[in-house]
Amino acid sequence: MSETTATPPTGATPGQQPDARRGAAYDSAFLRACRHEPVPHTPVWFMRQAGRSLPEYLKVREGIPMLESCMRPELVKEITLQPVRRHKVDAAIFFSDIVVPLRAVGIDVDIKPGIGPVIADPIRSFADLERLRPLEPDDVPYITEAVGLLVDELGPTPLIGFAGAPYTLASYLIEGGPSKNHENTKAMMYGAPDLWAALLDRLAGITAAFLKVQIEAGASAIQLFDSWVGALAPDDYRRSVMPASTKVFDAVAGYGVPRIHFGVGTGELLGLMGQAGADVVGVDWRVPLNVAAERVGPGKGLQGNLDPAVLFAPTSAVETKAREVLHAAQAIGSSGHIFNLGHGVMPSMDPDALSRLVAFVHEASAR
Ligand code: 1CP
Repeated sequence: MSETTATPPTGATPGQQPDARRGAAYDSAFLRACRHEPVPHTPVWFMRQAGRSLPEYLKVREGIPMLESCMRPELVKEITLQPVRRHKVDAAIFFSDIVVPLRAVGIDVDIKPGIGPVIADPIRSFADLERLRPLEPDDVPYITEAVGLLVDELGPTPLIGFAGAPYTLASYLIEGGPSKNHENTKAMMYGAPDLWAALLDRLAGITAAFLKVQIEAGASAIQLFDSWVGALAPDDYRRSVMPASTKVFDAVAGYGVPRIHFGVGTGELLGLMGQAGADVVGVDWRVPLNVAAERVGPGKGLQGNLDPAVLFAPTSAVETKAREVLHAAQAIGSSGHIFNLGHGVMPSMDPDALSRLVAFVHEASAR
């Protein structure tokens, strides 16, 4: 643990201090920004930084199905480290997937190349719900092992653990796979509110347990991905989704690790997503960070929010747009901003453009 550790990190219960495994990363720019402490430069990492944009990723994944790769700790370690080595990002994101805990409790789910998660028997009734049992740490020993290997190797670079939020997981379970309009999901939410609430509550339990496993193994921050919740109006979010997401955040509050909450197209939900229990709110590219700061309110950090598609433009345009993001972030003060894309890295992105962007953000924001 660092000697400068005067106060417990955001979300810690009084008297609780970070344990030794997280100690080496405690004073990193990323964790300092999450806690609104002064930073030497704005920290930067990218959602989906570990994955298909990297030739070294495609090479080590060759012939290994996606979900199987998530269960091999040495491979998970290597893939998680690849973007840290290459881009010099300020944080690593654990290589896994939001459906890993669903598979671990026995749901028949596969990740099909070019499609995403596909569920063999969608969940649409109370009887189906019985297939969704609670997650125990013993269900995911490979997660504990991989996080442990990574924390030892990463040293001062923080590891972000993550999970899918109840709404986004429910959308896959109910639809049976990726969906544009979420019609079955919304039909259950509006038409069978008791079943919906029971489903989200079970998912909240699974998600919280999955995050706890990662934190207890040494992850020093967590991100809750509610990627598709932007499909909802604020009143529906408040009534039908927020209680489950709050349950997840409350369940991990006592660890004192920063909690990040992200979704796409969530401009109208930013205030509520902060209230759900996040320390840092992720913002996509549709809302400038100074406007997001007003919607989220004081005391919370912001993460984002360069349009990923900007990376396909020439370097000078990328830098102009990145500077705009840094400028808009000044609305929350000199700390509390984590630079990221507004959504994930795309498979066809040039990895060198990402490396250049990291160097630019560090240089342009140096204090
Ligand atoms: O074979 C492959 O390489 C499959 C592609 C792939 C990868 C690399 C999938 C399938 N998942 C992942 C890894 C993954 N998934 C990570 C790794 C760490 C990193 O960010 O670098 C993370 C954080 C996720 C989380 C995830 N999975 C989300 C939330 C993040 C987001 O982008 O919004 C979602 C929605 C999923 C579902 C999923 N898994 C895979 C795909 C293609 C999808 C999306 C499908 C859809 O459009 O619904």
